[in-house]
Amino acid sequence: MFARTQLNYRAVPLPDRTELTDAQILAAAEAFHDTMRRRHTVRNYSNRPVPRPVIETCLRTAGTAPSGANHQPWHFVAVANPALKARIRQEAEEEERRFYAGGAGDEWIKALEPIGTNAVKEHLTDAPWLIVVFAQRWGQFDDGTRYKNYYVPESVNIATGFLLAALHHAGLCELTHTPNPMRFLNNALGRPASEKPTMIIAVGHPAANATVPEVAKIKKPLSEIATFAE
Ligand code: IYR
Repeated sequence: MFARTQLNYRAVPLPDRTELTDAQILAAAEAFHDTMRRRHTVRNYSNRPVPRPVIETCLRTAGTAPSGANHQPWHFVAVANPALKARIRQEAEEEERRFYAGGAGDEWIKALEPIGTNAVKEHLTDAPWLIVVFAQRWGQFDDGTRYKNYYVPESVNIATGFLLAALHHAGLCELTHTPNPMRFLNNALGRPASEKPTMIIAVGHPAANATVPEVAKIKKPLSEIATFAE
């Protein structure tokens, strides 16, 4: 992606400036909160397809995220191929069976009880798209030499957050799934060992009978998640 010659510092005037009043800013903040508070992690998908351009655009949004030294140390694999989804499901469920059979430890299993999860992962075959997020520990210059990436988890997680917001904003549902371990995804998707899979995001439309766990809607109040020092 980078040519060494392009890596000199040059400033350009801030593009895309907005000049809103405080009232407009508050209204915009409230509207976005109202959108995001209607995001629910969904485990049951219908067979309604999602056109590829939607996924492409949401991935472009993810790609606008800030990153350490602007290295953009992420790669997303969008899987719609049914055979590949079936393989991912089979391998993920193998890991999950070990996890739920004791690998996770009692405390973790207890913590998941109110969420209602188990080793069966229908979403991996039912959702029209699985987006697998990979974190790149290093990158390559155009000439093939390597460069190190910085703040890789932070950068990739910000991009993943942008992606989830973009998908939700577009009217889709999604599920963040983290089979543990998930190295099998490198083989299944042909990604190099320098990349670490961090998450599978199932994307689609909710099934008619989709449910969410009641506890998932209990969010901590602002007073608990934030402190102000003015
Ligand atoms: N990876 C497992 C377990 C799991 C863990 C947490 I923490 C969750 O919030 C949900 C599930 C699974 O996907 O079932």
